[in-house]
Amino acid sequence: MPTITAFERSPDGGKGLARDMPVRWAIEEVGQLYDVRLLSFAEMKEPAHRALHPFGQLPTYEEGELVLFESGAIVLHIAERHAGLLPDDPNARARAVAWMFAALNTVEPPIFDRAIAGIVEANEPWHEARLRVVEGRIRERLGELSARLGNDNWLEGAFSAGDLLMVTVLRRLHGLGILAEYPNLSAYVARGEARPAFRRAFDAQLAVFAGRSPTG
Ligand SMILES: N[C@@H](CCC(=O)N[C@@H](CS)C(=O)NCC(=O)O)C(=O)O
Repeated sequence: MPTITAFERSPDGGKGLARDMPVRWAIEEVGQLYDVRLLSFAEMKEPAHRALHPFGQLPTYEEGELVLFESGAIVLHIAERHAGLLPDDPNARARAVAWMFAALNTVEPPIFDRAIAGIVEANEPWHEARLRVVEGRIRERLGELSARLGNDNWLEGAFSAGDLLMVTVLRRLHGLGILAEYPNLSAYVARGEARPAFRRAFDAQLAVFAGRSPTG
């Protein structure tokens, strides 16, 4: 059974944004069991954890001899080892992997910049101007993604690890109102969040923060 690491206290008040969330979701999608080791911020920076994660972050994933870091790499590993998150056809599989990279490398950067702007740049005199620029970049990407998704349920045929990461990334926009400008993307995120595996993962992460057992 793999062991992942997660925050012992929620940095987001239980919104399911910490990056153990996509790992939990992927494990739930493929029907595996997993253990969780909870860490404080201080423990993440100690040598014992840095031996697992060079940047002193989470999540990590330990399975036998294998130690992995980077949530995207962990999700890819899970998807490659189990059925259900990547298509069998090699070309379709390559395209699903492309969507994983697109989520993390093309769509997430402006969304993450927006989150940072709201947290650490809020008192800067240039804050409002910066928000306009960053939100413009987000809308450009969302417009393109919305056009590509069209009326489809998922990005590339059946639900894949690409959708799992894309929905994970888009969830960071909850509460900003931007996602609502793209009804098909709002519906896409809602479809992802309605998946039983997502619910189990979300509830398990929330249970830690609420100080109760995942089943309670
Ligand atoms: N690209 C990394 C980012 C990891 C990351 O930013 N993790 C956050 C938790 S969601 C963290 O550990 N933050 C504490 C820190 O960076 O000191 C991944 O996807 O795994």
